[in-house]
Amino acid sequence: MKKLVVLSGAGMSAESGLRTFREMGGLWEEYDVYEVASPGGWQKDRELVLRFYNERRKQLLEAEPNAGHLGLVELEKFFEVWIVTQNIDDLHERAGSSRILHLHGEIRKARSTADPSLVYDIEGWKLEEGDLCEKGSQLRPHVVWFGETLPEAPLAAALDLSENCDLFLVIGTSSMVQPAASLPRYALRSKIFTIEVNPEPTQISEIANEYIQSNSGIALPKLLEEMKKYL
Ligand code: BJW
Repeated sequence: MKKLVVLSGAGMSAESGLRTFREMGGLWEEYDVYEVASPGGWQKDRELVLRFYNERRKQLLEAEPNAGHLGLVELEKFFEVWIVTQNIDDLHERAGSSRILHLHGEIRKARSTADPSLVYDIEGWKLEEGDLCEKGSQLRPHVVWFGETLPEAPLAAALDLSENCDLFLVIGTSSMVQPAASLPRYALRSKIFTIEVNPEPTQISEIANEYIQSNSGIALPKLLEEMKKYL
């Protein structure tokens, strides 16, 4: 089976009701990114950071995968699909995708501030001051903040997949955050046919082989219908 790599961003989950970051009405309009998504912010005000992620976790528990997520599951009939996601939600998992790499962590998990190898599932939506790991240290959200390095294994796999696949899809990301933003460029440099789906043009739109100016919940089911003709 041919290999399809999908790089997804916040726009992928927008039609499930989860807010993106950099658009009008996005999260960074309401919150200062460095206050809630950086190690400095965590040191300065842990309560604020925990509250920011608790609210988002609560919203996620009420959200459902959308037609875009489900379309990617269906694409597994045609391709070996690898999802490389910047999203910390679990909507790709809940939709039923088989191969998912999280570059920026997972909001439904917590990890020890003393030993990053200690990672725990969060029951419900609250992670609070005083929630401790087995070594007695405070737990923090298992996500990647600005200035922190991405988890090694998924990043290495994503880099390799981006240069060694048959088709590359970029969906719902502004392509402004590194190193994820470079993955489509690696694919293009390796002469891999690259398609971008996004209602707003990005720096990738001009260089992609095809740019579909649309919401993912509309574009992906359409793409699937096209492919079914060749089943
Ligand atoms: C739809 C839609 C619909 C809407 N359908 N689409 C090289 C140069 C310059 C700087 C750097 C560099 N290398 C590293 C850096 C520093 C930094 C960085 O990139 N800064 C830039 C902002 C300049 N990167 C880092 O710090 C990373 N770490 C790292 O590289 O470590 C090594 C290192 C450190 C320091 C220096 C050098 C090297 C870590 C990045 C961590 C990102 N963390 C966040 C928050 C944590 C997780 C969370 O809370 O959720 O991750 S930031 C936020 O942005 C979040 C996202 O995953 C990420 C990407 O956002 P995304 O998904 O693109 O969302 P938006 O909102 O930007 O775009 C949404 C898009 O959807 C839009 O285009 C819409 O049009 C579209 N859309 N509806 C389809 N229905």
